[in-house]
Amino acid sequence: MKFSLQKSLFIFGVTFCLVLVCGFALWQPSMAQSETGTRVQISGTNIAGTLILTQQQNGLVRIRGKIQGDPATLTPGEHGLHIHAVGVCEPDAQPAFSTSGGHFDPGDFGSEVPVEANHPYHLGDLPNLVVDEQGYATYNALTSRVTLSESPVSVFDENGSAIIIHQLKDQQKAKGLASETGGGRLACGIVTSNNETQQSDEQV
Ligand SMILES: [Cu+2]
Repeated sequence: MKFSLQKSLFIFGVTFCLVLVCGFALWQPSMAQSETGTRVQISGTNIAGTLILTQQQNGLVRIRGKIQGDPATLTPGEHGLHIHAVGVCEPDAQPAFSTSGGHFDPGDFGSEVPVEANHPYHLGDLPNLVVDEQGYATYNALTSRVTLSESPVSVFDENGSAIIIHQLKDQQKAKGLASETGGGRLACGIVTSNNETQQSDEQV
């Protein structure tokens, strides 16, 4: 009897420790997951890159990454970069990538068309991409206008979202012309929740 009790206590002790160890092991990744984001592959004619979207603990979304293009296409200087309303990237659309819709701007008063109507106050409006002489750019911006988590302003809405890089500089001008919000579309990347990535992948 006595031996059996000791044995039972021993087994209970080992089990208890295992539960603690496993619990801790499982808890660690779940902490990391609160920092997970999504990877967006950007592509266009002679342009490729990756942007990582990460929602921080404070709710802000960081968008960072690298884009490389042929400087003949992705010309040195500033290029409009926005989150657009629809999660598709169709280079063969007329004009190119037009099926990605207007600037992401959900809500009763959102105005995707004409794109300039509520510009630069759309939720998807972001700072310009700055390209160097070699057609290379790094991007690092913070926005409080959208979320990756479920919310009325989540980029993971019913029809998804896309990130577009434009031919021209976005002049961030209210009541400007379409060309003053960046003009033609050079490259596109679909923002999808299926491309989840860990914080450690953020250095792209
Ligand atoms: Cu745009």
